[in-house]
Amino acid sequence: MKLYIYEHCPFCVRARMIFGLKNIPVEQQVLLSDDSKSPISMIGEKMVPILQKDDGSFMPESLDIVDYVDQNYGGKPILTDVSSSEIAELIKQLQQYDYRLECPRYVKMNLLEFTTQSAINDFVASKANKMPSFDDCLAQSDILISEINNIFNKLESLIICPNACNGRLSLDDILLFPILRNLTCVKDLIFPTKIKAYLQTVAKQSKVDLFFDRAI
Ligand SMILES: N[C@@H](CCC(=O)N[C@@H](CS)C(=O)NCC(=O)O)C(=O)O
Repeated sequence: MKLYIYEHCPFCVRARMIFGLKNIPVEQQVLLSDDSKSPISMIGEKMVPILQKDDGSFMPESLDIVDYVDQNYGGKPILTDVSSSEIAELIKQLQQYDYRLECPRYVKMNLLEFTTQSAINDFVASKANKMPSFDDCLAQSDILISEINNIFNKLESLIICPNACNGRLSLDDILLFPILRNLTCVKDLIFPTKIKAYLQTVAKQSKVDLFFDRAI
């Protein structure tokens, strides 16, 4: 199987996780951010992640990919149906702030989807109507970081286990980990002890890299 992704894409991290967690080999190909032609030829729109199945057909939508792989590969399904409404609420809160911190940083981190200037320009243009300019976002870093740190303090007490936020692997991990992982690109964020242990453990288990070493 082959997975088409962007390194910064949280939805792609969801799909990458299920392969890593179940130790299923998958070829990963990073598309350039301004490459519309490839995804459109596969699924009819410019969107990642895209899974190319063993029969050659293409599947979009991160959660469909997670479910397909969990149900059909690598033995029994590993995702239980335990869920936490408190974690779901904190995910929503994080999502109010994370893109404004992350997007201006992504384009400076040598990610493979941004290896050409036209790919960067395309990404910047795609965000122009959705958020303040990247310079303005960077200027708001302190306030955004303090909002995230407040949410982290609430999340810290909800992480039951470093390898599964609810104690057993579940969809909550597939939803939560990618958001926390992407926030590791923000240098001045303070990750409380349990969140940091969770990040490091799940990163290792799911074979998804963190951004601490290139945080800005
Ligand atoms: N519902 C989709 C959302 C995927 C998504 O929004 N992917 C973004 C990248 S993070 C994308 O491909 N956007 C189009 C673009 O970059 O032009 C899923 O869960 O897979």
